[in-house]
Amino acid sequence: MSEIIIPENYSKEVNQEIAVNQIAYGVNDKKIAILKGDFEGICYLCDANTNKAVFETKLSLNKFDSTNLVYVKHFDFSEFKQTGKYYIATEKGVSYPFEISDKPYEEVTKAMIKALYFQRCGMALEEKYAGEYKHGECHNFPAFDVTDPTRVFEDVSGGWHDAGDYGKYITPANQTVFNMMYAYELFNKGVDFDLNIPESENEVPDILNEAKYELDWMLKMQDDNGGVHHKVSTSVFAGNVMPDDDKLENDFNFNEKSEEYLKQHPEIDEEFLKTHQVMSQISLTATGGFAAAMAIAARVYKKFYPDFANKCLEAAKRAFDFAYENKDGGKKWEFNNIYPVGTGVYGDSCWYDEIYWGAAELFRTTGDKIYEQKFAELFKEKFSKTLFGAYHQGGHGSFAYCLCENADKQLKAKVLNEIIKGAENALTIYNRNAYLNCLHDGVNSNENDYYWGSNAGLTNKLGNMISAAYLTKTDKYDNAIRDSISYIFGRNYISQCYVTGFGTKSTKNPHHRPSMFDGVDEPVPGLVAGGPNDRKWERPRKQDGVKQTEGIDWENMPPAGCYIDWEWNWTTNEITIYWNSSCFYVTAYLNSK
Ligand code: 9MR
Ligand code: ZN
Repeated sequence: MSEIIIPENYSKEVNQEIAVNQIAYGVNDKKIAILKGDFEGICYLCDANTNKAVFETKLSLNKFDSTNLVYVKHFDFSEFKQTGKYYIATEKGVSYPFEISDKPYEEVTKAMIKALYFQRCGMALEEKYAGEYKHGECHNFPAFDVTDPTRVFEDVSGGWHDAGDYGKYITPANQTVFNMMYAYELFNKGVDFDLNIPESENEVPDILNEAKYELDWMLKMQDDNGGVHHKVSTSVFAGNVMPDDDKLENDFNFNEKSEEYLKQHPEIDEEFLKTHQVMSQISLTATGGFAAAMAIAARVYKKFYPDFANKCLEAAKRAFDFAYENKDGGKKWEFNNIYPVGTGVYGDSCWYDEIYWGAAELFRTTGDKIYEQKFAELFKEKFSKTLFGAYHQGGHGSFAYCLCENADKQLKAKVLNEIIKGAENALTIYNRNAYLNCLHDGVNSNENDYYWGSNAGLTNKLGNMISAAYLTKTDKYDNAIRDSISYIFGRNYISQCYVTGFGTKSTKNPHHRPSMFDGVDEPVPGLVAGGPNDRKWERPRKQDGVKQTEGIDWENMPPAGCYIDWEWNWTTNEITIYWNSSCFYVTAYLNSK
């Protein structure tokens, strides 16, 4: 083959309008770069070590991106099938570098799972496992019951900090452990890594070792009646501190309201409030999803820890019974913060989906038809049977039911139909999206998909697609899944890779207290940022520090551009356990192919 010569006048400057997956493309996969604006002529794929062009081709015709109202062109180098490190050269500059690899998602998957270890609460993170991100143990304080402060839960330790804050919430936990245990059950090859965590030496796969750290804490959140407390946290969000410096005395606002509160509760005093966390009330959302999560745990841990598995099964049944009995109890079950709690709400006005999911998992684990009956009954209720996530968990339930070998054929066909409808819908969005992902542009609907946590909105849709792919044994969704992951990894309107520690222009300043206050330059690696958020009422606020928002024309910013890599913008740049798990669930699937 004769040498390909790049014209002399081609610029060597990085041009961010050339968007690539900054981590890696699979060697045999579809490989496309997306160029925004008026690029012309021939583009080259160049070897990053030799700076020699290895492939050339013309750009596609203009494609209209209806989300951001711009024209883009595609540079398709799928034909080129050699592993290595590359970049794209054009007349108007070069792209960030990326790899072509036969294992494109492995390292990042591993890091995204390991990120949960870095969220561990209650134990010290030792240097051996955490390196420079080590810190001492944290938050091992008892908690009082918000509805009755004389009732104290002595041990609510363990689990992961939910996000950039240090609260521990059950509903997002339910999704996170679901993603982990399903990844293990269905795509084991895709998550079979040594994570270098304290339990790595045992016989249990590390993905399950890590999930168990959360499950052990979750069990402490169940009350004697089977109901599960929605969350445990300090009274208000922690200040600017590392986890081990979060001392309770600073997490309570002593003011007129607290004086009033103390008057109402003569049994307790200021000292008590300075030494206790708060256990929020039971919610049906938390309880239904907990039943599901524990029923899965009963299945997957059976061969490693039979006693633990039994305990999980008992907990699942008790939670399910409580949720089922109270499911029609109305408004009183809708979760809202009760004073003195002011941390993350994770409210949800519909809990049928969580209970539906609980019924499906219990049926899958036990084979007991009683759960199938209840599942069938709940299937008739009005809620989405396809969505994955921390708020909407009907999709988890539908998937679980369709995986049951002894499921009723007719009902299964109906449930499967819902799953496929969801996947086809996402595929339609993908097929008309010039940036090649499943995020809705908002045309012909009320709102676009660029809301708080949009990156997880996307990976949750992929979760639905994966269910459809798995159940119908098709690879028809795989391009949409891979291309959407490329969006998360940098092939987007602002060339932003949303995973810390990966890619070139990656998230450096997540709203994540440990990353902000540990004195280490680089953020904790493997964290997935929430992503662009187009909702006007959630724009960064002047009072939080206007300096960092200067230069961004928010009024005219198109949806996929509404992101800033600034640590105080939690509406675009926070991280959470369930956004991480939703993403590595997808890469686990891709790894297993
Ligand atoms: O992800 C949540 C988002 O949908 C809500 O609009 C927002 C405000 O209630 O809260 C987000 O969840 C946060 C939670 O309340 C506390 N931990 C961090 C979560 C992610 O930002
Ligand atoms: Zn902690």
